Amino acid sequence: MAKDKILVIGASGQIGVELTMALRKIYGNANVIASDLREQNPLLQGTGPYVSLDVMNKEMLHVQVIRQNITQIYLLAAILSATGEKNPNLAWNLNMTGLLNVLDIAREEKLHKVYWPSSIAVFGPTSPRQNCPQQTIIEPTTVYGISKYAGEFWCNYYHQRFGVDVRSIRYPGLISYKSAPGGGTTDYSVEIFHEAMEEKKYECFLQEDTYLPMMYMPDAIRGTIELMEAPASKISVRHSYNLSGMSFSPKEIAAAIQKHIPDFTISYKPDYRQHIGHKALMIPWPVTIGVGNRSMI
Ligand code: NAD
Ligand code: AKB
Repeated sequence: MAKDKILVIGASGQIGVELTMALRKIYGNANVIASDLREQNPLLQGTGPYVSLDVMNKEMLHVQVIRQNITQIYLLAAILSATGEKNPNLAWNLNMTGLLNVLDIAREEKLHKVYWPSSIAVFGPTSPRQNCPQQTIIEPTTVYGISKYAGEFWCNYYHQRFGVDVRSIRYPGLISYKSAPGGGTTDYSVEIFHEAMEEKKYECFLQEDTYLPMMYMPDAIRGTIELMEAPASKISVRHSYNLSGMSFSPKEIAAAIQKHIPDFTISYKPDYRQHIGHKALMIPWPVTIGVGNRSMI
């Protein structure tokens, strides 16, 4: 079989940069094409091909897939929870149309595999608070969570109806230091480290006791690649797999930082993102979403 050629859509974002670099190590630089609406992230410069691409433009996307002999797509372009609540129509439109464009092209061009991430944002206030199982009550109340849950059903539908090999993980909030997060409620957990290093203080947009599920980026990248490398016969969930990391509050992470930077201080000024958290987004209480280890299959 010819070597796989991968298109990463949304490669300039928080996950895209690290996932593109990890895929290039496995598949070779030339076989992993980074693409995004915005310019290439400087960390990717000189490491492989880049194309400017709008996932909403299905025709152009289709042309690129054919022209570049693409066999796999990783779709990372999306509007995240906080930005989504500011502009629900935009979030719904991008998150749904982008996914459907990719799934249609995957079906038409018989792509080998598609990856599309869901999120813990699918869970709402009625989901179990501890060790949330794979199959449970899921009633999201943010536009982002609703779009992710609907997307999970589209993935399952395209697999069942058209045989598209689409795979997905419900990521927790991801903590990384290489590329900045883009408009999520869990972003504070990245910002706090930068502010601690640069300013020795941080004003948090969530209350001190807001517990959210989180994961370190390398673990998420590893989980993603292991899922995508697994034989299709081993994939039993075609909606989206739970993947657990840890849960902590701003108060706890601040205390951990103070062990290394004793004069670091944190203050709290909850804004609309607290409302997202408390309304439903990601469960403002101690919780571990997921199966408890990385063996998802
Ligand atoms: P991000 O906002 O950092 O990156 C998304 C990228 O998509 C950006 O570079 C943006 O320019 C690009 N993009 C936006 N619209 C586009 C369009 N029309 N065409 C092409 N590119 C476009 O997001 P991220 O944190 O890297 O998230 C990637 C995916 O993972 C999303 O689906 C997100 O919902 C999901 N996810 C992320 C997290 C997290 O904590 N980062 C957690 C759960 C799920
Ligand atoms: C967000 O906060 O919106 C994302 C997510 C957990 O999906 N980081």
